[in-house]
Amino acid sequence: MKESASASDPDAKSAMLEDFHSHLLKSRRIVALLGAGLSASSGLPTFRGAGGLWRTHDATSIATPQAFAADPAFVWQFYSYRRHMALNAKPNAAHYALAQLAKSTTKFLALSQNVDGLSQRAHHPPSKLKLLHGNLFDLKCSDAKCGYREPNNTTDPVVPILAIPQSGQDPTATATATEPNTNPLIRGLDISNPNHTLPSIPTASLPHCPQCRKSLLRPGVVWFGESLPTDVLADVDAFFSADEPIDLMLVVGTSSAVYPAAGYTQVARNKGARVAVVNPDPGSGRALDGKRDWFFCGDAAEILPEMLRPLVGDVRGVIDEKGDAD
Ligand code: BV8
Repeated sequence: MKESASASDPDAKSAMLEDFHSHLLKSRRIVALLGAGLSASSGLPTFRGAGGLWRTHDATSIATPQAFAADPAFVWQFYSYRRHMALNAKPNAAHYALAQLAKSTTKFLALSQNVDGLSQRAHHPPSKLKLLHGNLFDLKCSDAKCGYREPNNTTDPVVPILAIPQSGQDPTATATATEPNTNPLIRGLDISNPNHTLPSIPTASLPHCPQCRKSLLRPGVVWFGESLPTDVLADVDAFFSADEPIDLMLVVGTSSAVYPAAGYTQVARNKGARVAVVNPDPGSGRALDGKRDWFFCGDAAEILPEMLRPLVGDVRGVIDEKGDAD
């Protein structure tokens, strides 16, 4: 595996980048699998970051229909917190580089596991961005039979009672709980800190469906145990089953632990793709083939613009010019 020798070995690093660039320039069809690491340097926590915990709960256990049925207020506080952070975050250079690649001539499709909306705000063309796990800012009725959907609701909080509590609001707060919040994306108390008491919210005050007027609204994301959106799956399968090879697969900021998303890397490999992994975790390059693949060890926001420069130029210019589509 062509590995980006540590920063201390710039020669090996630039040799590998050159090798990657020569393949990139020959590539006609490219796919990218995107994960939470893509948005890490925008300040958004990854799923496995901080031990994968939100307060004392495993984030993957909150993102389930069972958790919503058992305690919809808690699950809404989790999603309202993530909506608040995502709205206060900004796309980084990696989001812009991928958006520029999508605008270049090459046939490119980005498969995103992220629900934070940052790729969209970096002007990534929607036809070349498949949201495998939905979007924090879409709302839908929790009763699938009702079918109500409300795309792109960026109201923060989605209902007043879900506002991030402000310091001093919690009379039972312990000393540590009154520590000033250090997270710049949170305006108020960082309720991911279990020392903060979560306000108790009656279900009646949670967002309800304006169509059936009986069921709760829920975030338009795919929960564990739920199938991915059929239209998205159809578009992705159409791209993969086209009678043309795939030349390059970019695997950016993902632990490749969640399926079916993680399975697409092998599908691309079966279509002839060489794989380039971008991740600071050396372990994430384990499954790579030494001769054909590349492992770029580091921050996607730093490395991806360099990797894609021959096709997208200097994205810094784009960031200044277009900035954030919020
Ligand atoms: C389904 C939305 C079936 C909600 C999410 C096969 C084998 C085993 C299990 C299964 C299987 N098939 C299905 C399953 C079950 C399950 C699953 O995969 N479980 C896992 C945990 C084992 N899959 C499902 O349930 C899927 N549904 O299969 O339905 C079905 C079929 C028909 C009918 C009915 C049902 C649905 C899965 C989708 C769940 N929803 N998100 C929400 O966000 O709240 S998944 C969610 O977690 C994210 O979307 C993402 O997919 C995943 C987190 O993974 P990553 O994004 O990779 O993030 P992570 O933190 O793990 O890693 C971050 C990486 O970034 C790290 O490697 C780190 O080193 C790196 N990094 C850090 N900083 C940087 C960086 N990289 C670059 N730069 C940096 N600066």
